[in-house]
Amino acid sequence: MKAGFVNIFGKPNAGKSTLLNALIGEKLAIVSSKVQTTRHRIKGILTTDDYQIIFSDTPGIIEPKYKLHERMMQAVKSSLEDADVVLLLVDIKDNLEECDAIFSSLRLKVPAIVLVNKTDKVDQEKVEQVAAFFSAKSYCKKLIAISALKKSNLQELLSAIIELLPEGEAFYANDEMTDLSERFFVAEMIREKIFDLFEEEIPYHSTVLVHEFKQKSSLIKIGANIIVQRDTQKSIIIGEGGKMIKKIGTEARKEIEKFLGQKIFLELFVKVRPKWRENDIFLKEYGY
Ligand SMILES: Nc1nc2c(ncn2[C@@H]2O[C@H](COP(=O)(O)OP(=O)(O)O)[C@@H](O)[C@H]2O)c(=O)[nH]1
Ligand SMILES: [Mg+2]
Repeated sequence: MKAGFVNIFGKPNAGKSTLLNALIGEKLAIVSSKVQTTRHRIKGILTTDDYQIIFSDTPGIIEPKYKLHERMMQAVKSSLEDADVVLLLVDIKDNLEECDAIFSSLRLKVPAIVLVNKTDKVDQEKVEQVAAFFSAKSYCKKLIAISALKKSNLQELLSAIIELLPEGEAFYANDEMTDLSERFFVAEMIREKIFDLFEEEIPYHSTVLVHEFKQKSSLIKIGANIIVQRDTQKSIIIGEGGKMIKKIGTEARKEIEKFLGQKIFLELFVKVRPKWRENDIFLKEYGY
C-alpha cells in the first residue's frame, strides 16, 4: 500500500480547484473565473486497493493585503508542511518568470511535479516552449502538460504521483472523500453563486455561514447568512424586490441538492459585519 499527501499550489486562477474536482470526480472545490475564490485548504481523498492519495487544494499564492488573506496564506503554509508530493500548477498563458519566482520561493523539500495547465487553449508549439522552460528548473522532478477542464493527461499524472508516493497505510477510511463537513460545502456552494452573480468587490467582501442544517421528514432545512461589510453591499446582494438573493438561492439550491442527493429548503439572510475580514473573532466564527 502507498499513501500520502499531494498538495496543489499555484497562482490564483491557475486551475487548482478544477484539477482537484477532476481528480476526485466530484465537485468539492468551488470554481470561478475570478481570482481568490478558494479560501481554505480543501482535501479530496482518492482510495483504491493499492493506494490512498489525499489531495489538497489551496488558496492561490498572493501577497496578503488584509487578515483574511493572511489566514488564506496560512492554509498554503500548512499544506507545504505535510506534503509528500507537490503539484505546481501553471496557467500556460501566465507569466512564466513570475510563476518560477513563486515556485522557487517555496523552497520545497519534497518532489514536485510541474503541471502546465490549460493546454486546450494553445497550440503544441507553445506547450513545448513552456515545458522546456520549467523542465530545466531544479524543483521540477517531472513535467506534465494537462488540461484540468478537459481532463486530459490526468491518468499520466496519477501514475506519476503513485510512483512518488511513500509506502504506508491509509490515513482515512475507504469511503471518506473529504475531511470537511457538509455544512462547509453548502456554504461554499452559496459563496460560489456570489462569485458568479456579482462583479467587483462584492465577492471579496462576502462570506457565508450556515447556521441551521436540520433533517426534516423528506428534506433538509438549511439556513445560511451571507455576511457583507457594508449596508450598500447588503442592498446589492438583496437586489430590487429581492431579485438577486432569490437568484442566489435558486442556483445554490440546485447545486446543494445535487451534492447532498436530497431535496433541501434553503433560507438565506444577509448580515452586515463591518470589517469582518480584519476581525479575528469574526474570522474565527466564519471558519477562517
Ligand atoms: N480553458 C481552460 N480553462 C481552465 C482549465 N482549468 C481551469 N480553467 C478555468 O480557469 C478558471 C479558474 O479555475 P479555478 O479552478 O477556480 O482556479 P484556481 O484559482 O487555481 O482554483 C475557471 O474559469 C476554470 O474554468 C483548463 O484546463 N482549460
Ligand atoms: Mg481555487
